[in-house]
Amino acid sequence: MAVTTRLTWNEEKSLQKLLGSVSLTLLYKSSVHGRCTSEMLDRCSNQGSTITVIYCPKDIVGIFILGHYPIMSEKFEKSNSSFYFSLKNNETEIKTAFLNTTLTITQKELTACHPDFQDVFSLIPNNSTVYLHSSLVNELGVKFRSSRYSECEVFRVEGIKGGNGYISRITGAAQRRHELLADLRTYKPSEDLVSEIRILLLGPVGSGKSSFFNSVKSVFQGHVTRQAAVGFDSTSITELYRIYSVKDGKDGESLRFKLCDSMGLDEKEGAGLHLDDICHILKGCIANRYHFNPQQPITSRHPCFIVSPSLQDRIHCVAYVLDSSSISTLSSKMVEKLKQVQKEVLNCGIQQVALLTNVTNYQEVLEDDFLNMNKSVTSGSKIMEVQKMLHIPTSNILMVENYASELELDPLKDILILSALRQILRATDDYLEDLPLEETDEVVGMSQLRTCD
Ligand SMILES: Nc1nc2c(ncn2[C@@H]2O[C@H](COP(=O)(O)OP(=O)(O)O)[C@@H](O)[C@H]2O)c(=O)[nH]1
Ligand SMILES: [Mg+2]
Repeated sequence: MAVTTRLTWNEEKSLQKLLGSVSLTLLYKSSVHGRCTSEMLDRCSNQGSTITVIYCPKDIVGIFILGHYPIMSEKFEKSNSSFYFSLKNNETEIKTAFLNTTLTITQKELTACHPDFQDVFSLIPNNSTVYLHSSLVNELGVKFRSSRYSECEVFRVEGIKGGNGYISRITGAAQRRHELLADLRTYKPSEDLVSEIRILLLGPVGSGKSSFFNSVKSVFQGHVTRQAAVGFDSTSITELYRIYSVKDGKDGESLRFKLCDSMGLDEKEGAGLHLDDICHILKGCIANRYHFNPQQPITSRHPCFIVSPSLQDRIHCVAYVLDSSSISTLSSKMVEKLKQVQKEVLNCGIQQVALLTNVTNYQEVLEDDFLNMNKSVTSGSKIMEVQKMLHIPTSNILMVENYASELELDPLKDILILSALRQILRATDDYLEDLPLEETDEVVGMSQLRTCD
């Protein structure tokens, strides 16, 4: 009788899709071929790339191994070549974890070792147990460190799109994303002057300011979220001043930066964010949720006006958000407006960067070894245009493709979003290190977010 898999049609399709529309051939099934390592090896060795699927009570976990299965007692020294995944029973969303591990197989177990965490994964066929290190438990979103499993299956993987290079690229991208996330999770502002950085997003209506906040939040939440309303209809245009914090995961700690979203700039007088309001935002005088009035800027009598803001309340970096597809068609009046704003920012001595959104060729980040988009030919000319217009150094002109209508995260978009954020924070650190002594005299504690509801 033919041996059949326990994967449902949906589960199998999701795994195939993850690997680039591959075909899967079942080689080993523990309940049929025996629960011991030698049986497993007999069937899986010399079969090329494989995927091992382990059926735990609530989750399916597994490991993809690029190239042949390891040989008994020999170390399998290939970095970037295996990754781990999890899948809730009967669901299609797969979580992946890309760790640089070395695989070893002995009579007793298949083990993956990481240079920092030691054993991160062990599969013990004889007593049907799988063990995961806490770092893997978090990334895979499973609720156990060790679990008995009811079945283990190994499949041969064939037809990897673009050959093994494809897997190396997706594992490389995932690893880069992982490093950036780790870096930003532990970020602390330089000099201990403030406990968190405030970044103000400024730019024309529709340039992607609110979407950038949503995108950053999505990356840290692990799924696409849309807290800030986006779009052009009257209910979606931002009219409130919003100081958003971002948590590391749903119940995680707040990260050490806040993104301040504002009303868009308008070239017409009496429309869009007023220049006087911008000055007050920069100085930290405007509280969260203040409702802008383009015709009448805030006054010190308003309940949302913060009379003596601390260094913590101030803006530490301004990001000019521009839609990269319409930079060359920005009207001269809008450019003039941006320059007026820039004058105020420079007067306050605040750090500035440019954030170009709607970068449709963002896949080119792969060619640039996940560094940034600045070397791409198409991006290069846009960067030069912005550099000429705003006189911002090219290293502070950052490119992102925000999450707009998609439902799933994309590691390449994440890499650009996280790289941009990291560069903004690094540039802001330079600003903090350079602050004149008299401005740093205030004792600054953890900020209480002031709100005017
Ligand atoms: N394709 C794409 N669409 C974007 C991007 N950023 C924003 N959008 C879309 O542009 C529109 C305006 O974005 P929004 O964030 O509301 O702009 P804001 O007025 O600057 O806050 C929305 O429909 C977004 O979905 C981007 O990077 N790529
Ligand atoms: Mg907006």
